[in-house]
Amino acid sequence: MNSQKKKGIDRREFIELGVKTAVGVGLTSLPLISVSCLSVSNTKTVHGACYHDCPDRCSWKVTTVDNKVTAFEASQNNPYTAGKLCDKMLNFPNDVTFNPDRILTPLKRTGDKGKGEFVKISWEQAISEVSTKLKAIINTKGGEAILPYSFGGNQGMIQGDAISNRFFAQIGASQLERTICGSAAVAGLLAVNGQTTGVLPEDIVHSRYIILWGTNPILSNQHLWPFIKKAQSSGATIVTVDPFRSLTAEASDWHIQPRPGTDTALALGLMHVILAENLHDQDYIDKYTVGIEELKEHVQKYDPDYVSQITGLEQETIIALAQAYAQSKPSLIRILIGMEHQVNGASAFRAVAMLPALTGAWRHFGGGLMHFTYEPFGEALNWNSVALPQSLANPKTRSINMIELGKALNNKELNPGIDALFVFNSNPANTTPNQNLVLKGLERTDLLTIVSEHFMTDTARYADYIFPATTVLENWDILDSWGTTYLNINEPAIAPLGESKPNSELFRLLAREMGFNEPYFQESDIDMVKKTLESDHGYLKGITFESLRQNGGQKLHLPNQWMPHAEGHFKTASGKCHFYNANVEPPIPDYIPVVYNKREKEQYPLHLLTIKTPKHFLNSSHANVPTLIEKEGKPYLEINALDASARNIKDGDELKVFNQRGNVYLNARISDRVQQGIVCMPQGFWSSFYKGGSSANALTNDLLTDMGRGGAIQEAKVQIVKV
Ligand SMILES: Nc1nc2c(c(=O)[nH]1)N[C@H]1C(S)=C(S)[C@@H](COP(=O)(O)OP(=O)(O)OC[C@H]3O[C@@H](n4cnc5c(=O)[nH]c(N)nc54)[C@H](O)[C@@H]3O)O[C@H]1N2
Ligand SMILES: Nc1nc2c(c(=O)[nH]1)N[C@H]1C(S)=C(S)[C@@H](COP(=O)(O)OP(=O)(O)OC[C@H]3O[C@@H](n4cnc5c(=O)[nH]c(N)nc54)[C@H](O)[C@@H]3O)O[C@H]1N2
Ligand code: SF4
Ligand SMILES: [Mo]
Repeated sequence: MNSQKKKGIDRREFIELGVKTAVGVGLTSLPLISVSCLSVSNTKTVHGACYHDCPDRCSWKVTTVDNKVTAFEASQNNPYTAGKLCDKMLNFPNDVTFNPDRILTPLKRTGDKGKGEFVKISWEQAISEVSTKLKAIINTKGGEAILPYSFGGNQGMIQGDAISNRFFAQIGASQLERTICGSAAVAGLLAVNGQTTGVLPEDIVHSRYIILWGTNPILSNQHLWPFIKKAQSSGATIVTVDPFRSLTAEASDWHIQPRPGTDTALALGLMHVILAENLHDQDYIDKYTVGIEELKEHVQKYDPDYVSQITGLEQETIIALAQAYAQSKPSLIRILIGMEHQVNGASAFRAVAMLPALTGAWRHFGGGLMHFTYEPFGEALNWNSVALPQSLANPKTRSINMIELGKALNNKELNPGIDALFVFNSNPANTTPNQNLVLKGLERTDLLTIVSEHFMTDTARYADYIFPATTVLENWDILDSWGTTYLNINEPAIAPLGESKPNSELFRLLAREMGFNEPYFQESDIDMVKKTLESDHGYLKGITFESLRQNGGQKLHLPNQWMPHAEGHFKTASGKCHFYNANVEPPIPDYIPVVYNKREKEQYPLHLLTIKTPKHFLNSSHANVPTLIEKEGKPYLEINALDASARNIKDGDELKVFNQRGNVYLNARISDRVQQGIVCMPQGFWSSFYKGGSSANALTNDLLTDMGRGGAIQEAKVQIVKV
């Protein structure tokens, strides 16, 4: 178990770092539940935005009559997401806010952990008992015995972690390294470019050669896809690099299908060819980069033959891709998350990020690399609104990596051990790797588990106390974005249903009960929203609290042609792009495979991908909504015909997929989306709904990535039998 003082960089911290380095769809049926409400009446329309961990951050409009939603539709004022929410969210008010299964009162456990048996209690009782128990732990073991666990469930700046961060810092709780998404990618990109924001989403239309490298926008970044199609109709070639034939790969001009986790070698191989064939931009390299000589020497060994052996690609494919990429202008590489969940994840991002500097792609509008859109928000907004107050900043408490939750909960050597786990905005029993170890921890009778939720998730079933959280239709928020440059505020459309309360209010109440009277616990949500906008940065020109309320999402006021590295200006210490970075270990990324011994290879010969292929779920969110489950169908395992016939498996057969960590039962889908030796199952389905009570993460590994301390979730090996 790795617990360390220094945290990895999570997304929020990175945004703050950015500042410091200065750098409609109408509802077909109306909600059936009628809600009495004192504070809201008659017809009103408010603007809001999607809270999900999704790059699109759609802006929407909600119309209500007497606290009932009569229309929920995409806002036309945000041209990026205009006109269309995704399939997951079309019917959100009915599916989530007014879902009859929603938890609307505090609950206290009555049955055994995991059984999901609870009794309703009042807020007063819940707050009083939870704070008494937390105080007892703090007094006997110290605050570090308490571990908060939260992630992407709500990406609003306020309901994300504004007040909770203050609360946990105040009690001296362990810190959570929030690295399950984005961390390895960011670590890799910082080592090369010093920042994540490259080409902006809409500008992809100017590209003429687009490589979608380990990303599946048709599903995961749906509002980018029309822009990609527009580029294609203007003559761009679309290439997808993915070991799985995703919907996007299928719709591309060219699908390149390397073995999982071999992208570092592929990118180094492309650089080998580009340099060998003199297709690089020497002028750009001379002016704006560091370490070309070291790179040249380093990529010597990554010739097409060697790279072909590693990736499984034909040598001709590697050469042709290098030539076409380097010779097309403008050329763009779109990366998002896919590759980072491999052991070599950060190295892959590093190696890929070098390509646009090597070829000078950054010089052309629409050329370069496209990843997150962090830095403009980092610079523009007043992050003090949600930051820790000075007195609590830089806590000295230990950090525990979220990937290693199972290890942490079961580690008898940990001092102090984890006595209380406080989960909100996350469903770790489903989304964290090594699920059975996580569940073993959650089963501990001496662990106090507190969960704030909308539903009885795989995690909430193990709680001692559950607090009912509001949904995005019921609370204030302000939302930046990691995939667009639109800023949104979210105005509550209806009063909180039942006894639900926003995350912020839960932690305010707990703070008050525990005797913390500091003013930073008393700030209201709306005041924090307004304070976030207190900034005279040029990017906020024309954007105010009132304009956002009136119009919905607004685009940051950015320069007309955003070309961040046309003339260098990398945000590294040297100001240059680093092919070689002496401050990072290793200074140049290398392909380092995971080595398995003969016995391991025989026992578990198949490489398992557990990726986000469900169209109607967002991670595990919505995977309890009957209509969406019906649309999605049952969980399945995609298996190549050769691997299936070797095991006498036919399409539709029931299978047990297993390894040393767990078993998952599902049906076979014989498919040429995966190559021989690779199998794929969707992540998101709830364990508690299916045979065996296990889902994809029962088979995944809690290994950390090479940099960024992310999760090498996709490095899993399994065997399969028919049942
Ligand atoms: N419908 C839907 N949309 C979503 C989500 C969801 O759960 N459902 N989740 C949201 C979240 S949290 C995120 S982070 C984004 C993620 O957005 P993306 O990064 O686009 O999506 P992923 O599904 O993580 O991975 C994309 C592709 O990477 C591939 N991949 C896996 N391993 C490798 C590898 O070693 N090399 C290469 N080249 N490719 C590899 C996978 O096969 C997959 O097709 O999507 C968001 N959008
Ligand atoms: N095997 C495998 N595992 C993966 C991935 C993968 O590709 N494969 N992807 C990883 C990635 S990229 C990510 S981002 C993570 C996501 O993992 P999580 O962050 O755990 O995401 P969700 O499963 O969406 O769970 C979010 C929960 O928050 C709740 N929630 C929503 N809004 C609120 C609120 O306002 N208050 C409170 N209290 N709760 C709220 C929702 O009801 C939901 O149950 O999963 C990771 N795990
Ligand atoms: S999940 Fe993504 S695509 Fe769907 S509505 Fe939300 S932001 Fe838009
Ligand atoms: Mo994610």
